[in-house]
Amino acid sequence: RMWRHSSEHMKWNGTGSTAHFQEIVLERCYNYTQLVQPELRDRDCQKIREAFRNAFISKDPCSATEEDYHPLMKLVNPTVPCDKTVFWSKTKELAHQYTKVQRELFTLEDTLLGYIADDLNWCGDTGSYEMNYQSCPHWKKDCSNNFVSVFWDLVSKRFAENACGVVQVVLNGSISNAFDRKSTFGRVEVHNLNPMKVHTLQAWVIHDLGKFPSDSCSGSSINDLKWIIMQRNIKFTCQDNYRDCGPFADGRQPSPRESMTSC
Ligand code: DN4
Repeated sequence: RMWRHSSEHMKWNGTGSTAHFQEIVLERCYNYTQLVQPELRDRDCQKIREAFRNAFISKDPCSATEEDYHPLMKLVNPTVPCDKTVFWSKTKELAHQYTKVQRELFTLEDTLLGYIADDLNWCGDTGSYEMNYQSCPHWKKDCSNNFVSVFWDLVSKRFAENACGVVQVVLNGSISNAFDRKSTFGRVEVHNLNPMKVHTLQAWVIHDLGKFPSDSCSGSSINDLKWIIMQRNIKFTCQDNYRDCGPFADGRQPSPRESMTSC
């Protein structure tokens, strides 16, 4: 028994399933459907928890497919109003601060499935009804078709497919490539915007306050993004947070929202 336990411990290179995964999923689901977005109050959180668990339990944690998540996806369809979608890449905290202030805007993590799964880890094992709390496959070191990566790729794809009107993306101007073709935003979301529904992508390139920017709207990575978006018949606009209007008279630091508002 001891031997088996320690061999399981060594199995994968990634963090194990989050402790109390089932309870957290259920609690977040109730919190979201009853309090955050009461229009969704008739969603069956027990069913959602069960469908989530059934997607990966007793399965090889390196053989995840989109189909595994279809029953879960059927229970929750994304419903973000037009002009309210916010994508992000390497700017998770800032984007979440932004949608916390601008309550009508949504990142993926402000929708039910993103909210439930945010920062959680999960995997099971072939021939066991238990989750593996010791280790899970790491997406780079073990396998890319693990259940967490396949989940985020799928919900990101659906989130992008459902976007309409003007959509926004918050990018990091403090790294050398604010736009990265290999990120989820560059690899999945950009290519799943529907040009029949989305007419403009508005990019915000935000750099850390007080630091010299490493990338900007005029840099080559944003030019890549612009080219991809224009090829897809979607209009592209970009705004740097240089604050050309100067600092606040009282020296106050701008809030994330103010940083993203042109002068
Ligand atoms: P990012 O800032 O490069 O990555 C966001 C997080 O996702 C980081 O913790 C990454 O891990 C992780 N990640 C990225 N790709 C994978 C993958 N294939 N397998 C497992 N973890 C991965 O930004 P991004 O552009 O990749 O993703 C952000 C965009 O996609 C947003 O617009 C969201 O709508 C959506 N998204 C959200 C989440 C989330 O809330 C995850 C993935 C995608 P590491 O590079 O630090 O190891 O967690």
